[in-house]
Amino acid sequence: MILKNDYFLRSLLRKSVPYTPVWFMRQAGRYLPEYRKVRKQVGSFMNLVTNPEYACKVTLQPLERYPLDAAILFSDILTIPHAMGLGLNFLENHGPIFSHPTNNEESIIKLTVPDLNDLNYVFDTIRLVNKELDGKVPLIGFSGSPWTLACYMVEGQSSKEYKTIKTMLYSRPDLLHKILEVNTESIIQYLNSQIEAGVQAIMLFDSWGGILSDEAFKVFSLDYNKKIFSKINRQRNGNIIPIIHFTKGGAVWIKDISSSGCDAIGVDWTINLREARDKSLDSVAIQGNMDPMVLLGSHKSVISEARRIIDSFGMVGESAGHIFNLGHGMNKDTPHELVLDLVNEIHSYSRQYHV
Ligand code: 1CP
Repeated sequence: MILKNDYFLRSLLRKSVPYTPVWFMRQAGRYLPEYRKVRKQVGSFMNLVTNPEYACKVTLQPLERYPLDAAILFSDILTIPHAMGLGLNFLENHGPIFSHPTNNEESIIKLTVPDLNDLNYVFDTIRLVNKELDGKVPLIGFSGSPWTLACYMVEGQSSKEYKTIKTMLYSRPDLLHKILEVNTESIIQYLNSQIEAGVQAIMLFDSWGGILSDEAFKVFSLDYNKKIFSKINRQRNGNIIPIIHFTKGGAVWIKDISSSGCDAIGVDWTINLREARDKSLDSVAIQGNMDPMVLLGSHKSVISEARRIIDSFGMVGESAGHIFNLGHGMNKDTPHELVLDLVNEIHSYSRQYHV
């Protein structure tokens, strides 16, 4: 398929573009009234995710409002553990919860790579979205990292302290490695199937890598992510499928992450983009990094913060790549009018930095 706008893909591969492309983590979701309407209609979050027609509809909603440079598949990272039989539910005002968490030896020994047919709803959604997009912008596929999925599988739900999984890490690392191995193999198969179904870029969400110690991050998260990158089918129909690695709280590890085999790294707002470039030696593109809470402020602060981030990256030129994004997901209370102002400002203000 010929893309009408390939600036996002070109930037990931550090090729020249006329302006800085932008998309947002959680660009579809509860801050949009049209999303809330569909969500209410289908009743539950899992009904939305497993129904390709509805999932396609909400994938496209933010693109109808804003001139974004990429679409991200509407799904969730927890589809894999759900297909492994852990029994996923999303409770109102609580978040995800598993009825069969893998927090003891017996459940961990039984854990296996899921039958990918149980995830056909994801691949069907990809095919449907691509048909509807008709080459307007590229579609991003994604997965959680082995470590981040393990956090939910072991804790059984979202967590503040990650006490159960950290206890396992320090007392039974063998059990945790077993989970991470099964997750890694599942993610490789899942991402390769997403590529086969038609996604044009891949993002690995290592959302909770940043809660680990320096040594543990490398052993229990990054090493597994590296294995995934080495096993992804990077070529499809003569095109390269770029990979983005995102660790929330991972700025201290940029040097290691940028040599892990990915094409781009997502960074949160704790680092200046000039420093991120320096640490990565411009060997990867950089995606980020506005604090999502800036969008809860005024029009003036949104514009000045967008400009500051673009200025901090500096000249893009021929061998560097910047994709504007938030440092984490869009907050549900984001005023959607400000998002349009932000996208327009990024597109116009960044032109001076592209030659
Ligand atoms: O009721 C609702 O509408 C639920 C809110 C919601 C949404 C909109 C959840 C529940 N997931 C999603 C969609 C989603 N999740 C996307 C869609 C595409 C887009 O970005 O527009 C993506 C990429 C995800 C990935 C995801 N899910 C991550 C990784 C990214 C991140 O935010 O760090 C994580 C950690 C999850 C788990 C999850 N899904 C939903 C909740 C409430 C949670 C728990 C979050 C937590 O533990 O704090």
